[in-house]
Parts: sequence; structure tokens; C-alpha cells
Amino acid sequence: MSSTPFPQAESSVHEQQVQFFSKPRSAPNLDNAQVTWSVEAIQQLLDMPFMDLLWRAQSVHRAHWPAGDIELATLLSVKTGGCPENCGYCPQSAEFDTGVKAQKLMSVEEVTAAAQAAKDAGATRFCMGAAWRAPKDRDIDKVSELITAVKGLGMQTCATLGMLEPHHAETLRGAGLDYYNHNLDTAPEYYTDVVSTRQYQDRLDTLKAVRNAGISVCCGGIIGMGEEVVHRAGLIAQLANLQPYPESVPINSLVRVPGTPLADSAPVDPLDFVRVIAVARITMPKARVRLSAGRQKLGEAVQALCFMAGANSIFYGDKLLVTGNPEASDDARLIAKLGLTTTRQMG
Ligand code: SAM
Ligand code: DTB
Ligand code: SF4
Repeated sequence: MSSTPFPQAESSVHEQQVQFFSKPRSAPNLDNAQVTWSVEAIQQLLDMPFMDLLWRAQSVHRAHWPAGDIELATLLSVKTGGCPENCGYCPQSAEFDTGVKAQKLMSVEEVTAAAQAAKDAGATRFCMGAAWRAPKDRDIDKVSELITAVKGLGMQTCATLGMLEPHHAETLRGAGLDYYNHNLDTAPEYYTDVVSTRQYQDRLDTLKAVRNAGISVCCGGIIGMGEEVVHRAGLIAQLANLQPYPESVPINSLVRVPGTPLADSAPVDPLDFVRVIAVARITMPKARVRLSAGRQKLGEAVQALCFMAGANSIFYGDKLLVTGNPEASDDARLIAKLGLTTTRQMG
């Protein structure tokens, strides 16, 4: 039995889910699941009557996933601040005055302790983030030690370190890395409005290196950066048309951090955010769709709609990288209130 703060499921349906998720699982095989989505078709989905869209997304969800199962992934910023990139949303860029101080890479002991605490609190995946444009060889060696230590705790490992060379991806895989997070963030034609220190193609190249190394891909984007609906459709088309599409798709609502160029962006209509989750679910049926940054502003009812729309993962823990996240105890309460179950530790 789990010693996590989450209530144990009692009904036979829930027991079946627990058994299902107690078995060791390899990364989902998304081959043969591939169809090509046009931006127009995706925009039509985004524009559907809300209830019809939710119905369709929930139907796709139930055909591919146990209803009500939520994965808990905990984030840790292992190397904070001082980043040379100028991503307009990011509090960790050295170009913006956000009050985030640059720190050095955390030690194996510190990271292992944080991962153990996350595991004890019920998380199954541990994601380590670093504010780098691209790690150097020596960074890869040090992060490899972190990955091996976290893997040794029996958690799924994820890292997000910036652009990777193919040999870096190979080394990380050898160290036990299960997932690499590298977001496309928005549509190609809106990207230059958001960041100018790299190209969209750089992101695609890293995703290819990750895939070729046998690491599962975690790739999503941000809603609320001033983009039009067509750009949201363009982002989803990019993700859904990757061959194969990502195993994990984090959908972030922009956290508007004072000092960043996007701090004054208009807030996203919460129902439009739910629509994006629903369309991610419909176009990438077997992906873990993660309701990611921005949950503090969504409230319980909108989060419930996101789960209805097919989100089946959250970032869990009181902090994202440098900004806040709902308290773990509030999440535990919401999960219990909605009668959801959490993915059990695997392997
Ligand atoms: N430096 C690496 C990179 O950019 O790939 C890894 C860390 S970076 C902080 C990871 C992702 O966090 C970004 O791609 C972006 O999608 C997300 N992110 C950063 N700041 C955010 C914000 N203010 N609101 C929502 N998502 C954000
Ligand atoms: C992702 O898509 N969202 C996470 C994770 N991948 C690395 C990061 C969210 C960051 C939010 C702002 C911050 O705390 O830095
Ligand atoms: Fe650097 Fe990543 Fe932030 Fe961009 S999103 S400024 S690459 S830490």
C-alpha cells in the first residue's frame, strides 16, 4: 500500500486501475498512432462548441487511458538563473530584472533528498530543470550523476537542460534518463516574437537527438503569450505531427512574472485554456497531457474541466522552478474531492 497522502481507492474499478499502474511499464509505444493534422483542422477543433469539444476529448481519453488517473510529477530547479537566452516569458533569463539570483548546480545529496521527499509525497516522476542555453560536457557529467541517483530511488527521471548535442543525449540516456523536456512553446511563426536568441529549428534538432537516443520526449508549450488562436493550433500541429508525437505534453498557462517582457500579457480566458487541453488530448490520444504552470490562477473548477478535457498529469509540489504552484495539500484535497486516483509508483 502507498504511504502517500492520497486516499487509497476502494471500488473494484479503482483496484483495477491501481493494479494496472502497479505493473512495470515501458515507455508507451506511440508508433502506428500517427496521423497528420493540418493547422486548419486543429483550429476547427479549438472553435467547436465547448460541450461538444469536451465530450469528444473525454471520449478519446477514456478509449486510451483509465478514467480519473492522474500522474504526479515534481519539478526541481537544479541550476537556477543567469541564463543567456532571452525567452520573453522566463524569469531566469539574465537579460531581465526579475529578482532571480543565479545559483550554481545543486549537489547530488541535495537533489537526492528533494527527490526522496517528492517520492514520499506521492510523485512518480522527478524533473530536474537547469537555466542553460545548452549544457557543456562537464555539465552533462554532473547532471548524469543526479539522474543516476534519482533513478536509484525508483522514480521516473526527466531533465530539461536546454539544447542537446546527440552525444549529450546518449550520455544522459546511459545515466538513466527516461524523459527529456524541451518545449516548442508556440507556433513557428510566433516564435520570433517570444525569443530571438535561438531558432525554432534548434528546438526540433534537440527533440530529434533526444528521440534518437531512445529517451522519451516531453514537449509542449505556453498559452497566454499574446498569441492568436491560429498560433495555438500551429503549436498543437507541430506537436501532434512529430513522428511519433511526444509521450508527455505539458500545457503551461503563462505565469506572468514582473520584469519579463511578457509580464503584461492579457490573461488567458480559462475556458480557452481548457480548449487547448482538449485538443491536445484529441490529437495525441496516448500522450500524458500535463496541466502544467499557471494552476495557481485556474482554481478548482477550471482544473476539474481540464481533467475532464483529458489532462492526466500535474506538476505537484509547492514550487515550479522559481515560481509558485498550488500547495501539495490543496492538490491532495482536490484529487480526493474529484474522486481521482494517482498513478502508483512503477517498477
Ligand atoms: N532552459 C531550458 C529550456 O528552456 O529548454 C529548460 C528550462 S525552461 C524554464 C522550461 C520551460 O519552462 C520553457 O520551455 C517554458 O515552456 C516553461 N516556462 C518558463 N517560464 C515560464 C512561465 N513564466 N510560464 C509558463 N511556462 C514557463
Ligand atoms: C514545463 O513545460 N513547464 C515547467 C517544466 N516544463 C520545466 C516549467 C514551468 C516554469 C514556470 C516558471 C518558473 O517557475 O520558472
Ligand atoms: Fe533560459 Fe530556458 Fe528560461 Fe529560456 S526558458 S531563458 S532557455 S531557462
